[in-house]
Amino acid sequence: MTDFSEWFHDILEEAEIIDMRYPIKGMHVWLPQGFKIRKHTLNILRDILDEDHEEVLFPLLIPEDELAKEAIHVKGFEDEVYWITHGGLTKLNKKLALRPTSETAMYPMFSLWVRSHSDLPMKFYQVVNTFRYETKHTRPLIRVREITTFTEAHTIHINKEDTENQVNRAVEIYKMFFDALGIPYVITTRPEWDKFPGADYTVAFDTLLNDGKTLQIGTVHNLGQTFARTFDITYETESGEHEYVYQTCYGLSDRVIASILGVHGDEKGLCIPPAVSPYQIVIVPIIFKKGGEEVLKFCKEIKEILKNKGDLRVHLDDRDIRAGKKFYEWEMRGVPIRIEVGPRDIKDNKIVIVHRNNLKKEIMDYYPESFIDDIQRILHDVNHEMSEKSWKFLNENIRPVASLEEAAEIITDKKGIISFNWCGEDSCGTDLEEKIRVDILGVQKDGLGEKKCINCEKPAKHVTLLARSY
Ligand code: P5A
Ligand code: ZN
Repeated sequence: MTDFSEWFHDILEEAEIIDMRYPIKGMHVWLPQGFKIRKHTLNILRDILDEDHEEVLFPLLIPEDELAKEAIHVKGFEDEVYWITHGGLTKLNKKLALRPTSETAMYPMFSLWVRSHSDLPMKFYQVVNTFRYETKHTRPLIRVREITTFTEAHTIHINKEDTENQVNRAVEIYKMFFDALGIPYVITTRPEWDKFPGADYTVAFDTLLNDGKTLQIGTVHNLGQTFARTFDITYETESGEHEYVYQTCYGLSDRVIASILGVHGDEKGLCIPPAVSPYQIVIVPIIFKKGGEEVLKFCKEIKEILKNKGDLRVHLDDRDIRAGKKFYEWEMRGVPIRIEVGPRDIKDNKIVIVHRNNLKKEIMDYYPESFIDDIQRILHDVNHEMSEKSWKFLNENIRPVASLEEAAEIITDKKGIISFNWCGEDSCGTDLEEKIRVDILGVQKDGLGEKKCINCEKPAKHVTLLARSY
C-alpha cells in the first residue's frame, strides 16, 4: 500500500468505524461498528489487567496548581493542555485543565491513600478520555486531540527493584495483549529526549504500518521517585520511618484500534482479528429460483448453532440483493469468515467457507456434531495466519546497516525499520535524526564490543532502531 493515509481515511468511512465530520479538529464520533471493535478490544485488555490491577475512575478536570507542581512533567505538556477558565459567566479563581494524562489528578490522592508498607504495591488503571492540543498534523485514531480510549495504569511500590519488575511485567502484559490481536511490535528504550516528561526512562512498543512508517502503540514508564517527591507520596516502613514510594505508569490509546485496522487491512478493506470482530462469521445464502426456502432454513439452523452453542458473533445476511454484492461488503468490513450455502451443498452435506485473510475457499463437510469445533478451529487458524503474516512483514522490514549513507538510502527507498550501532550520546542522536530525517525509536541491546557508532564513529554502546514514524 503506497498511500496509507488515504487508504485509512477511506476505510474508516466506508466501513463506518468513526464519523470524521464532527466539527472540531482531532475529535471524532465512534459509530456502532467501530464501537464494537473498541469494546471487544477493551474487554481483552480489561481481562488481562483485572488479574492484578484495580479499575478506578478519576475526574476529568485537574486544578492548575496540581498540574503545575511537577515541573518537568508540566513543561512536557504545557503546549498541549486545554483549559477551562469560566463556569458560565463567572471567571474561575483557579483554572482547570482537561487531563492530558492523569498523573497529576491521581497522585495527590495517592498521597492520601498510601500509609504503610503493607499497603504496597498498589496497582490501578482507568479507561478514560484525555485531551491533548496536538500541534503536529492530526490523524483519525492515530493523533487525535480527544483520545477517547486512554487506558492508563499507575502502580506504586516500595523500592526501585519492584518498579523495574513492574516495568517488565507491564511489557509482558502489553505483549500478551498485542499478541491476542496479531499486532507485531518492536520494543525499545526511548532515547532521553523522547522519554515521558518526568520519567526515569520509557519503554515503547512500535508497530509497522504497511506504508513502511512506524506507529508508537504503547509506552511503559519507570517514574522512579520523581512524582513521589513532588506529591509527597510516602509510606511508613516497618521501623516507623517515612520513605518516598517508587512508581510506574503505562498506557495505550485509540492507536491500538488504528493498528488493528492498519496492520491487517489490505486493498479489499479491513481484515479484523476474530477476537475483536463485530461479526466473526457471516452466512450468505446462495438462492436461485428453486430451493430458496430450504437454503434459508438451513442457514438459520447453523446460525442458531453458532450463536447459542458456540457463543459466536454471527450474522445471516438474507437481504434480497446479489450474493456478489454481499461478498464485497463483508470482505470490506473485514469479517474473518464467510459461510456460503447453496441448494446443491445442502444435498451433499457441504458448506463453503471463505477465509477473509487470504480469500481461500474451503469446502467443508457438514457434521452437526462437530460443526462448532470445526468453525472454532478455522477461526483459530485465521487468527494465527494473520498474526504470522504481520510478523513476517515486520521482520522482513527490519534492516541492519553499517553506515549512515546506507541508512539514508534504505529509509528513502524501502522505508521500514533500520537497526544500527549507536554511541548513545544525545547530541549525536539528534544530529543523526536531523541529517537523514528519521526518528530514533530507541535502544535494544547494550554491550557492543568493538563496534563504532555509524554517525560519530565513537565506540558504539547500543543496537538501536530508527524509522520514519507517525
Ligand atoms: C502512561 C499512561 C502517558 O501518558 N501516563 C499514563 C503515561 N504516556 S504517553 O506515552 O504520553 O501516552 C500513552 C500512549 O498514548 C498514545 N498517544 C496518543 N494516541 C492518540 N492520539 C494522541 N494524540 C496520542 N498521544 C499519545 C501513544 O500510543 C502512547 O504510547
Ligand atoms: Zn554517535
